[in-house]
Amino acid sequence: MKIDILTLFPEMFMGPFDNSIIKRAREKGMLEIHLTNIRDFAFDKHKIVDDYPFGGGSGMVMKPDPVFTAVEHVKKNDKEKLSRVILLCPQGRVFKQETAKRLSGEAHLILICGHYEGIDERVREMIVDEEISIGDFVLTGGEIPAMVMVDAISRLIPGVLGDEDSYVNDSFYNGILEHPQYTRPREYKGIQVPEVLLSGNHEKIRQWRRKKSLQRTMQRRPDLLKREDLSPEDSKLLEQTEED
Ligand code: 9D3
Repeated sequence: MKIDILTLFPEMFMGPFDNSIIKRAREKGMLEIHLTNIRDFAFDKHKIVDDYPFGGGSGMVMKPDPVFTAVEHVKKNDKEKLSRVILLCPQGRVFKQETAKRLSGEAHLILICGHYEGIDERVREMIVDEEISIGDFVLTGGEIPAMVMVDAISRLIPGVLGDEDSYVNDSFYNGILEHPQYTRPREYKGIQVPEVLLSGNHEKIRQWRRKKSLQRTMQRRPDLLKREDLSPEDSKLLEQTEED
C-alpha cells in the first residue's frame, strides 16, 4: 500500500513511522509512506496557505489552491485512479476498527491533514472522497489523527504482522475487552497470579478469561455488550460476575 500524507507540518511525522512494526513493513516494501508539505504548493511570494473566512468569524481557513494542487501532484502517476482521498477533520465520520479494515484493502491512500479552523469547502466538493475524525475531542490539527490511522491500517495489511503479534485476538476484533494478563514472577510486590492460570486446566482458564472479559466490558464499555447477542454460556458467566 502507498500512503501520501499532505500536511503543513511534515516534521511532526519524523519518528512515528520509524519504529518496530511500521518500520519493518516499510523496509519489506509492503508499505510506502510519502510526506508532502502543502506549503510547497503555495506559489505566491509569501507562500500563504490560509486566509480569512468569507462572512467573517474568528480563525483562519486553509486556501483551496495549495491543497488542490498538492493532491493533483501526488495523483499524477495514478493513471488508473486507484487512490482514495481522505480529509482528517472534526466533521468526519468516526474512525473505527472496521474503517481500518476497509481501508487496509486500498492500494493508495491520500491523507489531507486539516489545520486552522478548517479548509475551503470546495476542496471537499472536488477532491475529497471521505472525511474522517478520530473521536469526540478537540485536537490542534489532523496530523496526529493521520498517524493514528496509518498505524491502525498498516498492521492489517497482509504480511505486516508476524504470527507472534497476530491480530485475530484483537479486542475490538471480538467486540469485547481483553482479559487480564500475567507473566513471571508468580508473586510481585505481594500480589499473586490468580491460581487458575497456574492450574493447567485449559477449560477452567478459558472460562475464567471469558468471565473477566465480560466483567470488564460490562463495567467499562457497556455500549459494546448487547445482551441479545450473548451466548447462554456468556450469560451464565455474567450472572456469576454479578454475584462476585
Ligand atoms: C470550534 C469548532 N471546531 C470544530 C469542532 C474548530 C476546530 C477545532 C479543531 C477545527 C479544527 C480543529 C483541528 N482538528 C482536526 O483537524 C481534527 C480532529 C480533531 O480535532 N479531533 C478528532 N479528530 C480529528 S481529525 C482532524
